[in-house]
Amino acid sequence: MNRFHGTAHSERVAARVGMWLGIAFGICFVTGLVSHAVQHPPAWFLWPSRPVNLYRVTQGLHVISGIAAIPLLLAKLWSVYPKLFERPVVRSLPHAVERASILVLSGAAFFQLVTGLFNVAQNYPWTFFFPAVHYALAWVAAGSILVHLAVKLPVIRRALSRDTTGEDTEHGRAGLSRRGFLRTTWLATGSAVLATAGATVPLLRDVSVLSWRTSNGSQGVPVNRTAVSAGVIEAARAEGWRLEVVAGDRTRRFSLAELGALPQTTAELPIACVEGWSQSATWTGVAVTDLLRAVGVEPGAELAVSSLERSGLWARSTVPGEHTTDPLTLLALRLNGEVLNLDHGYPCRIIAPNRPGVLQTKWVGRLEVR
Ligand SMILES: Nc1nc2c(c(=O)[nH]1)N[C@H]1C(S)=C(S)[C@@H](COP(=O)(O)O)O[C@H]1N2
Ligand SMILES: [Mo]
Repeated sequence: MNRFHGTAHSERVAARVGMWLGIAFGICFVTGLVSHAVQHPPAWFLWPSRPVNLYRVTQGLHVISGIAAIPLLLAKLWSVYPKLFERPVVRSLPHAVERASILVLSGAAFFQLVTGLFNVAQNYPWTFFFPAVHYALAWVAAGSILVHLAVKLPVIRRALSRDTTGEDTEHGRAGLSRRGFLRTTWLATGSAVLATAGATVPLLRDVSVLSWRTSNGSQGVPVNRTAVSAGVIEAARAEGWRLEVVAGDRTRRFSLAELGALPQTTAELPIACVEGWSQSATWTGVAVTDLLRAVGVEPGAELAVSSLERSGLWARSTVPGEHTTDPLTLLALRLNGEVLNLDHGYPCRIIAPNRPGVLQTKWVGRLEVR
C-alpha cells in the first residue's frame, strides 16, 4: 500500500529532520520575540544595556536559525509529501483537523522563511509592512507547530526511539538511502549557515561567500541607508546646524564645536542590524550621561531622538532610561578615528550598547528629555 516505504519518506527521517527543524524554529521564534520586544517594548519589558553584544547575538541567532530552517523545511516536506496523496483525503474529524493544521503550518513556515530571506537581502517585493506581518505569522507558525507536535507525539516517540541498527540491514539499500538523505540534509544545512553567518560572526567573514552585508561601506562599516537616499545632505551640512536638546520648557542648542568641547568618550560598540549583519567599530562622542548633565538633567530619563531625516521609518527612536544611564550610550561624532562621514550620520548619531541597528538613529537634530 505504501509506495514510498523504505526511502527518505520514513517516519524516522521525518521525525529526525522535524526535531532539528523544531529546534531551529524554536530559536528563531524566541529571538524574534526578543527583537520585537526591544523595538516595541511593552510596559513590563526591560532590556538591559549590557552585555554590549547581547542583541547582536540574539539577532544573529534569529537569522542563522532561519537560514538553517530553509534546507530543513525542504527536507521535511520531501520526507512527508507522499502523505499529500493519502486516500481518503479525510478519514475523520481529528484527521481533518490534523491535515488542516499541517497546511497552516507549512504555509506559515514557508512564508516566514521566504520573507525573512528577502528581508535580509534587503529586497522588498511586497507592499505590506514586513515586521508587522512577520511578527503576526510567527504566532501562527508557532501555534500550528505545537498542535502538530501534540498530534504527532506518539509517532515522534516511536520514530525517535526505534533502534536502527537492525533496520538498516533489514531494508538493505533503503536503509542506506535513509542515512544518505539525512547526511545530505545536515550538509545542506551546514553549508547554508556557513555561507551566510559571516554577516554577523567575525570569524566566518571570509568563509561566507553569500554574506549579504550591505556594501562594504565607508570607514570600515556597512551602510544601510545613505545620506542621499535619506535626503539629509543639505540639512546635515548646513552652517547653522545645531543639536537641540529639549528638557521641559528649556531648549539648549549645541554647535558641533560645542559638542566637541564636551568630555569625549570612546567605546568599541557594534551596529547590530535587524537584518542579521553586525559590525563592531570604535565610536567617539559625547556620552549621553554627560550631555544630560550639561543641560541639568539627571540620567535615567527617557530620550526621544529625532533625525534630520523628514519621513523615513527610522527617523525617530526612543532611548529608554536603562540606556541613558549607561556611560557607553553615545552621541557619536567620530567613527574609527575619523569624523563621522555623511553616510554614517554626520554631524552626530546615537550609538548605544545592546540595541538594534534600527534604533541607532543617524543625522540627529533633536533630543527631547521625556
Ligand atoms: N535617520 C536614520 N537613522 C538610521 C537609519 C535610517 O534609515 N535613518 N537606519 C538604521 C539602520 S536600519 C541601521 S542598521 C543603522 C546602520 O548604520 P550605518 O549605516 O552607520 O552602518 O543605522 C540606523 N539609523
Ligand atoms: Mo538595520
